Amino acid sequence: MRGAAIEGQEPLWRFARGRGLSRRRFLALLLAGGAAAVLAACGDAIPERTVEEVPMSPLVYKDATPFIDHGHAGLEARLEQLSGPITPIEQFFVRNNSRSANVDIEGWQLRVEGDAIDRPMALRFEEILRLPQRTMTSYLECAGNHRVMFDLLQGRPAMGTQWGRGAVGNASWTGVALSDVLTLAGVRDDAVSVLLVGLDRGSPEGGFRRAMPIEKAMHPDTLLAHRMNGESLPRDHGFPLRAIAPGWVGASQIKWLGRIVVSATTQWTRNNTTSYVLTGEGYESEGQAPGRVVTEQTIKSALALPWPARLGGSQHRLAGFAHSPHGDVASVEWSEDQGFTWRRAEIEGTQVEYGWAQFAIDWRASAGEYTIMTRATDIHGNTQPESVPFNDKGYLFNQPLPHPISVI
Ligand SMILES: Nc1nc2c(c(=O)[nH]1)N[C@H]1C(S)=C(S)[C@@H](COP(=O)(O)O)O[C@H]1N2
Ligand SMILES: [Mo]
Repeated sequence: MRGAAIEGQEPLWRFARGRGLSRRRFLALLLAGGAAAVLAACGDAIPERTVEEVPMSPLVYKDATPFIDHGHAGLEARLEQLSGPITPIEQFFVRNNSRSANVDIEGWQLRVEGDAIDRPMALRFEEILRLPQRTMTSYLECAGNHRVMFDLLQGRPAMGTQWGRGAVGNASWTGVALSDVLTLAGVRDDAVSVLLVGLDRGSPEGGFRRAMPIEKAMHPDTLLAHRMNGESLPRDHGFPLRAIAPGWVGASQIKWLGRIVVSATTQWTRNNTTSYVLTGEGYESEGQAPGRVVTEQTIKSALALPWPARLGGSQHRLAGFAHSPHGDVASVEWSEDQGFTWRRAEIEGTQVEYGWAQFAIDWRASAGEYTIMTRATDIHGNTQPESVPFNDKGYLFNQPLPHPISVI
């Protein structure tokens, strides 16, 4: 009976326990007045404290040596140096819109508020740790990954950092379900939009922020993560807490999370109007956005070789990565004749949850100049299109890449 009463209320119970309530009192309050009574007994919200970015914090904290350095914009991974399924933190790309924030955990809190929240609250880090925890593998990719290819392959440069193929990585993330936090805060039935706000400064609106629809926010696999690859979340990746929204573009996966605003109306901010919107010829406006708001990623594949590559010998085993936001990669094909004929690559190992697939190609070629294209297809039949329509800011480029290779 008692167990049954607590069932379905685990987040609330853990929260109440953290605020010193006994199990007995918790159950009594729950029966008498529901979640509102429990929260009332938990005491007032924690007084608000601000977290300042350390004025002299560097652009990034990690060693830039293994990366292609894009200065202010961040660090791009060198795919040819990545081998295993999980990308080590030292090689995981960083994309910052200002600087990596240096958050003091003592003063940190996560505020949850908005017109579609019944019980605005501020959670301390220990309280996040008391909610049900889970670990999940997911790849994370910037909306602008492959952007330079609009220039190289379509002859039309797009605005923004000229990322090659390394604004992507695959990691395991540990944290709590965003839905548990929203439930705890009494998310209302009429909620439609969840704005996540980072504590980094320097973006035009203050902390970098982006809204997602309530359906994505309440999805059980949308997490607030505090560990990456089993380690405490590194400063460059959002310490102490970041969002992980599997399959969605990197910009939705807010780092240094400090505030969540839930509203009954769509929230329009810079990152779903000025940026992270597909604009240009052929794109219709959407709400206050001048084009189509970018949400999910697109299916892609890339060879783990330098661009261009130089290889010695005649027998080659080429490795690569493929990922789809919609599910497992079912096949990767490759072509050495600009896409006229395709052969199957080998998928290596197993794909874990929202993680990427690794593939390999056995290729025989003597000295000469070649291009090799790869094309991934997922279990739902999504595949890379022959050509991607241009958009001004160069998001979501996913046509097969003709990788230039010299065999010497
Ligand atoms: N607070 C905050 N969150 C952020 C950003 C940022 O600049 N500030 N950049 C976003 C973008 S554009 C990307 S691609 C990812 C990159 O995550 P990573 O640096 O951990 O690889 O973080 C996202 N989250
Ligand atoms: Mo990004």
